[in-house]
Amino acid sequence: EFVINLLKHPTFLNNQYSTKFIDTTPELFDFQRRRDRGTKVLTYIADITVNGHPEVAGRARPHPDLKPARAPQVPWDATAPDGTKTLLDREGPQAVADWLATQKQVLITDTTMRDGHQSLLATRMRSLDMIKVAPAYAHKLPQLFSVECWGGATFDVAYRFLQECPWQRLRDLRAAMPNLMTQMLLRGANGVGYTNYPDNVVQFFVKQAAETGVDVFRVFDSLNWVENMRVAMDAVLDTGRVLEGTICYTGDVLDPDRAKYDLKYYVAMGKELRDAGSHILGLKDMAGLLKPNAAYRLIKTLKDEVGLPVHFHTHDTSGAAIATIMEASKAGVDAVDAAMDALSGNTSQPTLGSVVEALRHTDRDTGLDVAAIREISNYWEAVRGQYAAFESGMQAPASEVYLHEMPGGQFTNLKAQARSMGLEERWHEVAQTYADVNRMFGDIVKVTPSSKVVGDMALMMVSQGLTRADVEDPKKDVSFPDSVIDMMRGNLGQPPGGWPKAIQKKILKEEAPFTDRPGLHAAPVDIEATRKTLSEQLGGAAVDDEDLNGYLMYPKVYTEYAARHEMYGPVRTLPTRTFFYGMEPGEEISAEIDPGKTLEVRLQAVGETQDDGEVRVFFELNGQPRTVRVPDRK
Ligand code: BTN
Ligand code: 3PY
Ligand code: ZN
Repeated sequence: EFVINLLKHPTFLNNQYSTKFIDTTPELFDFQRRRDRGTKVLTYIADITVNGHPEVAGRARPHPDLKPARAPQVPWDATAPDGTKTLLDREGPQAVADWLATQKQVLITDTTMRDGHQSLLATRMRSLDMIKVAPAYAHKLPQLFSVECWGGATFDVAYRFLQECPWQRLRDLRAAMPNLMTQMLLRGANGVGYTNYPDNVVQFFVKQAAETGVDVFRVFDSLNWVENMRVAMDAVLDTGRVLEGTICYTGDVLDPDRAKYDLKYYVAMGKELRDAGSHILGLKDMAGLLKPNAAYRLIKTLKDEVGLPVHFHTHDTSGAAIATIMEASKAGVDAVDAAMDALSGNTSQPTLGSVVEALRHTDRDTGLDVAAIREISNYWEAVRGQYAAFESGMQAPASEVYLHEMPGGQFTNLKAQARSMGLEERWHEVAQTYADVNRMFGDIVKVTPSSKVVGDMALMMVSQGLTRADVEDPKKDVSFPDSVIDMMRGNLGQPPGGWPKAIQKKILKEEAPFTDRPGLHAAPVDIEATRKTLSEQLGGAAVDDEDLNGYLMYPKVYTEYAARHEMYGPVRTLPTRTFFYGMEPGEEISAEIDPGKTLEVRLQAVGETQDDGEVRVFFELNGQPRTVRVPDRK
């Protein structure tokens, strides 16, 4: 029987254990380290069984009849057919780009493991659910261009909410799909965060991402400022992997009233990205605003005038994305993104199986096997059912997206934020205000992190009953969100034409903004000194480059993750249902904590709460009785 003093520590009970707490209480770390991993995992299961997981409290539960998710079988003794990764390893990134440009078929990137769940399930998909199906991708869909499975919001959500290491996810996926290129989304100088990082942090991160397993880097900037992308792009070129320098699409290229973002603008940016060394030109329509006829014009022009192969990414928020893809295909697009059927549509990517069917028996046939797609999608359908707690409740696609222009990855998030502020009934007002803020800020590209700033401002205005005219009124005092002040200061870079002077002055008051690259204002981080500090904070534990990169992007999120990891061990190996809901008495599960080392766990019973506020939870672990005590925090 184990008495777990960390659990009883008052700071920990309140979930406020922080960097400082770990810093000042290193003996707790030593204590945790001595416990074996089996005990740690049992502690987690006991805690969730008794207290529930805070992330799913009060949310919809998975359907009781939900079938277990079974990944399609692949022959255990066969190697996967050659794919794009084979070509990249043999001949390098330029050969991949040249090959892409000469293919007749539309190449497909599957986004299910990154943008698909980021846009439908608040990024909450766990690694295990991805890793199980990855061999089926390798064996059954070797014609894919790439599998987008890393970056964007998945990095911090893994540490923050899923109690798992994003690097380990990448390493495992890379190993399970040795023939396919993996792809990540990188926010330029904002890395996989929401703010600008020093140049050497971005460089260190890119190097590690390539080493652990990223093949294609889609690099963008949240204001389309190429100047702010160069450090990240150069770092990608140094790795020998594929650089997809990316244009973010906004507005309406056919609308003469939105002349700021016209064909000339996009062509000029495409040429800048080409000249900066991009192997492929990414066209990222993060909100799903590119309409079919506009897509034809834009993609044809980019292909003709920039000369790079074009990889198109969109969202189906409007319901019109497949029509757009068909026009893109006619215009000669080289590759497009889609999500597996069960995780597609609405704010996610268009439906992969339907894209494949729509192009079948044409000269741009994708060559993908529709039976394999259905089989894999059936797996994802069962997986999705486990995440009922994170469904947004979006009922239908809507043309309102052309008004607000919110990115698919932000839409459901902002809606949930509005709900938590009691503004659910006023959602359409939030949408209109988001559009007003965009105009007030000069009509900008809205994508992480600039989209978050616009969202912060819109929520503030709706909750305080302020209109655009109120905010712009020089005589009216307005207190602006920090993120807005920071953006106006120049910390996310410069939009085309700069920030509107009057509103910028009102927001910054006497402070002078800067207009050069934010990276020039950020001193390089001393990487080795940081490693040492972190190691001391973690009670002397060794800190490798992956951990250090996690810490450099997200210091507090990382150290809190590390503290929970000492406490709970490799919970990433638990089935998803157990992770979120704990176990029922009599239930048995297994968790493979190392290749070949499996914990067989049976929950026998949950005791009564004792006078000291603790509950004893009785297990069998690999046939041996084990008791764990956890506090009753309910
Ligand atoms: C979170 O930080 O909210 C999510 C990560 C898991 C937190 C663990 S779950 C068991 C224990 N109980 C809590 O309330 N937090 C930790
Ligand atoms: C992200 O940056 O996470 C995005 O998905 C932007 O579209
Ligand atoms: Zn997207």
